[in-house]
Amino acid sequence: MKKFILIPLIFFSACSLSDNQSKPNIIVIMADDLGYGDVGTYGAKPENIKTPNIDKLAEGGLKFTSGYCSASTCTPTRYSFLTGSYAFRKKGTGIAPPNAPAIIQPGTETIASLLKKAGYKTAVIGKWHLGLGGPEGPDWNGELNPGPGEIGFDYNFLLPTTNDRVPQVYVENHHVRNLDPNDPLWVGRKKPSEDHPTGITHRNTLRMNWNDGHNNTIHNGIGRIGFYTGGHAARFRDEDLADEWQKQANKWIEENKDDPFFLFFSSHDIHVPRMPHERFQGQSGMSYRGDAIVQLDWNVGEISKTLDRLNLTENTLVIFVSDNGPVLDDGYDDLANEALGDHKPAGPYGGGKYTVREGGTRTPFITYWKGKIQPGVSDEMVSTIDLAASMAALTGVDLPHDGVLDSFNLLDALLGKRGAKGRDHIVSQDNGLRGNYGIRVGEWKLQRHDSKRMYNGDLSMTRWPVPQYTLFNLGEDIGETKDVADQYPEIMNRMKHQLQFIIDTGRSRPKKSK
Ligand code: NG6
Ligand code: CA
Repeated sequence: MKKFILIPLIFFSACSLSDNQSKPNIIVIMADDLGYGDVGTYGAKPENIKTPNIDKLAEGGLKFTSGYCSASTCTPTRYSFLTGSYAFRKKGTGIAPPNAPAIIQPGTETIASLLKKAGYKTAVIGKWHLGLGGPEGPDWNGELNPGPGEIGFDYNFLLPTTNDRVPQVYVENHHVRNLDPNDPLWVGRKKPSEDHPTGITHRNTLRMNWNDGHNNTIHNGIGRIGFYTGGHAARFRDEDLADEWQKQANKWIEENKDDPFFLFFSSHDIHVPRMPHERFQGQSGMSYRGDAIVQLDWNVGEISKTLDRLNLTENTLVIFVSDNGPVLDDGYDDLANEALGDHKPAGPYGGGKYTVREGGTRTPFITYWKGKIQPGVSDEMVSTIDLAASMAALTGVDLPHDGVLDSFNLLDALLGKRGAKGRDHIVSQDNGLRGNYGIRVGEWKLQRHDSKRMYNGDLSMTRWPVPQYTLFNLGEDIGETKDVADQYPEIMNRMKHQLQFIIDTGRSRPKKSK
């Protein structure tokens, strides 16, 4: 009996393999708050953290030394990664609060909708943080629509906001998973009742103390941003998130292995509260922040194993990136500073999360495609915002005229083709609409600070005054410590105008480009 079934199966899989050659599967693994120096291949020392699986991608693929995300916080990077347009062009793209409505409107072309046009099955698994639902915000007990499903994703399994923002539940497609209708979920900005326990009233019960914000509703012994009640059966344990992403990703890949697929694997690691699974606790030499990196590396290894097991490795392009640079103390006492030792989360760069210094957006960026990408290191400038146009080019889909406004087709550079060029400029932003910007052209880096609240400094979250414009020569001063604006007024002016032009023009991708 078995033989009769096996023969047609082999025949079909051979057919689909040849069909898929020009349409490889695409997996984008996006880490959260992972800095340039946080992985072995980018300079982390093994006595601090080991990341063998991420390192393996870099050794067998292309490791970018000028790979960027577009913002130094989560929501704007994710917005521009998906839409291919700078987040500073759109209101409401700063760090999204728990009850944020869907930020990307149905009908907006995204990397997922483009790949869907190319015949891909598409999914996002993990952190979303781009809002859910109509203008009123998410209807947690009803239909969470619009969401990823309305902008090109066939399937989604989500951490709706962040792990430190309420509620700690999974969303699967349009619904909170495992929600008991008799225990409705309420999410709000104000204490629901006088006796509602919070990180302030019940501070002595917490297993991780807060030091900035994070003192509203308590879940799993940890204070959060925002209040919620109900939905108890739906709540997760922080320790189980990485396992759940993996379980869902394995399942979805397996179910879709016969079609070309695009998976956005969006890990919550290493965002606060860093609470890795018990088996990873203590695995690095650097407290939970390091242990969360070990856990993230485990996810990367498991994804590779799944691809190997299903014989998909040679037909899958894996892209590993981060959503913003590193931060140490991000509001909880988790010993990230105390256990740091000589580890350098941003590598040689200055600043980190929330800043427009290089450390804010220059992050690990690796492309891996066995047999197609020659292993090596690339110094070309590439950004997560370019993945939309580049993946559209890879799969033969046209870009819309009025969308994907700032995404460049850098496919050849991403695949490491000889002589292929990356961007000639990189624009970065911190958070939201009217904030701070960075622009890099070659070795020159201009910082522009419009915001009154500016983090220009180290990883300590201290805010210091800076002039509106500062200029750095990265060739001599990789850490952006010496402002040379006075010495090079022409360069400073040119870059200032280039940035302003990009902002004012409303797009930076030429209208006729593919
Ligand atoms: C900040 C939070 C920080 C983190 C960040 C968003 C406080 C004091 N700080 O407001 O902990 O949640 O927002 O991070 O509340 S991101 O990576 O999702 O953009
Ligand atoms: Ca982040």
